[in-house]
Amino acid sequence: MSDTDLDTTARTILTDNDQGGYTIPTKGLYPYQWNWDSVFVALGFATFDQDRAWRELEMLFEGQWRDGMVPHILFRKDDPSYFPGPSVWGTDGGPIPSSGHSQPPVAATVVRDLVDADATGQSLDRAAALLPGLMAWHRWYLSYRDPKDQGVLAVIHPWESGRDNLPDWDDALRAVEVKDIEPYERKDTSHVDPAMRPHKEDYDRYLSIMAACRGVDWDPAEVARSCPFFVVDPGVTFIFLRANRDLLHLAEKLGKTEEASEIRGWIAKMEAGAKILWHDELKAHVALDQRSGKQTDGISSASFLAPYAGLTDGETLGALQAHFDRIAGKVRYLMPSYDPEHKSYEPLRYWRGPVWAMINYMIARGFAEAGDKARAERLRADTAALVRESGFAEYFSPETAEGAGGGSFSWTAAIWLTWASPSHVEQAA
Ligand code: 9WN
Repeated sequence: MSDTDLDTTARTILTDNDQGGYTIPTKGLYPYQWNWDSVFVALGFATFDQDRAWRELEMLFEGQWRDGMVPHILFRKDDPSYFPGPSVWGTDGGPIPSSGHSQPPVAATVVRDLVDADATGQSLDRAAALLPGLMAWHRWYLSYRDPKDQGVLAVIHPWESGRDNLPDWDDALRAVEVKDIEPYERKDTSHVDPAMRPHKEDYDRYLSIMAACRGVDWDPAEVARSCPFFVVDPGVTFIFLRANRDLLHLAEKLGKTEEASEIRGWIAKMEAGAKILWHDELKAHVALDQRSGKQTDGISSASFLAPYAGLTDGETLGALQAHFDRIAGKVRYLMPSYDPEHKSYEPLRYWRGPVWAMINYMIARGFAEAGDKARAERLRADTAALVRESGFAEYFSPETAEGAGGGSFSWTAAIWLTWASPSHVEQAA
């Protein structure tokens, strides 16, 4: 298929997955609105329909909880093809049935992107309408995912990280006692080869964490205190730090001085906090289990998001460039979700090795902003090559380019349109 045909296919995937203002990630496997999927999807829509891009974000925020949390899934209608559905979550925090935790907070960054891309200035009103919701969500993150006020954010469930079966969660997840779960039937493995999905032992614990949180009625302070899983995630932390910089830009542009000064405080705290995640021997930022106090021992694709978060000091950047080149010598396509030299790496199993288009996009953006255009371009070229080879898959083997997981995938299509496609590069030039 030519690149122009891929552009057309990508637009068709977005419009086919559109449910009337919000977009599902892919049919069958994921039939609801997911948080960070929708945000990347907005970038894709913005390449051909600005109004529809804003609608995606607005519909996501319609599901915001009273305490400020923006859930990871909004169950706008019941669909038996996905497990666990709304009755298993048992939440009551917001106006739309939803899951009980959040997902990486990319939204403020994309709101800023949409404003910056609109030369008419008309988008500012829509950004202004979203600002209070964004502020509330960011405050929620700081209150309930950083209860010790350290400037780093934890996740209370692997799903909250968006990188579900990452090896970084293995030890913390094994420590979760399997209890209070009913017999259940997974649906994901009927849509996708089980070898590309998490194991049953993982799902048993995913459900046990949900049961524990249901037991405290998803009260966020109580969840932070007692959830059996509470692991600081460099991915969520870096995405949040970046989002705060973009939120600050928006607040300043909108003349919101109080909000701006509040956000400046968050940024300063998080810049200092990120140092906690630095692993002296690995020379990268890694996860930290707050329950056991242990740092993890591997480099994930999120380690490469430090520049995206604005952490571009010489030591960090130099170390990441060296890791980048080392990993490039091990696999054909960058960036694998986990270090291919780590014992837990698996090239086709979900977040244990495969390449994800939207992660490449964020890493590349950070490297480009740090002045490393060559490595940013390598990531773009690899992402384009994967799509040309295997289409709009959910994720890809870093070794063979094999497409894995779901097909006709919304965020892969969106990232193609907004960044990886040569037609985008031509427009941007
Ligand atoms: C659970 C929708 C989501 C993504 C996540 C990805 C996967 C869900 C699942 O799919 O997670 O949230 O059921 O496996 O890991 O990042 O948002 O595309």
